[in-house]
Amino acid sequence: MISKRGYLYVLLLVLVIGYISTLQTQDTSITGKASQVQTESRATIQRFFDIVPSEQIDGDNPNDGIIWSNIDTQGGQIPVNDAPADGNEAGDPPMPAPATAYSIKVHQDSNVNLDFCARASGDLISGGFNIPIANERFDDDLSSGSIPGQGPLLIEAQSLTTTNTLVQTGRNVPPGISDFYRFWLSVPAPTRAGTYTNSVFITAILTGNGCP
Ligand SMILES: [Ca+2]
Ligand SMILES: [Ca+2]
Ligand SMILES: [Ca+2]
Repeated sequence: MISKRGYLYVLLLVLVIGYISTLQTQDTSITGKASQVQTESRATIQRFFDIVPSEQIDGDNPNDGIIWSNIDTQGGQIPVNDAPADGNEAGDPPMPAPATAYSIKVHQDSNVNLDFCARASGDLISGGFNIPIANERFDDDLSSGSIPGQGPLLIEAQSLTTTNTLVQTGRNVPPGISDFYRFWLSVPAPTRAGTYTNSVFITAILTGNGCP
């Protein structure tokens, strides 16, 4: 049994703290007379956002990540085309299987909509051997949160690249809404036995700002 793993890291960029200022004027009225001060309250509310990765990709467990554990050269499965990642239909509580376990939510306390960008560090590497980055493909969808089993589709999959690129669907995502992902990996023949890894980065940005 050969396992091949890719790990996903969530990259969170901007955190802007709200700034509040208040102007006050001094009371200069004469003692004994009715006095009143008028002052202005002025609060400048800036943009705040955060993202919440699903349990499978939040990095708090050694088994977190995008993992293919069932690609077996002994079983004559090589080459394989678009093998689904283990979590593609594993469920993401409270969403039961066959919903995907890979999702990122715009935190409900955010006050802006977000776009998501994706890239990978490069080929999946095991020692001196590699599986080309183009063989790692994904699709995203906003709708599978309410429809288990639908959502990201293989027929809409695109290859990861090292260039940070807007995902297909996760754009202008409002607070409280999740973008769901599925991943597929093709393994050419011959490929040496081993555990192949790279890093996948999904970055949240203010809508329209362009991928960093
Ligand atoms: Ca967790
Ligand atoms: Ca976890
Ligand atoms: Ca899609």
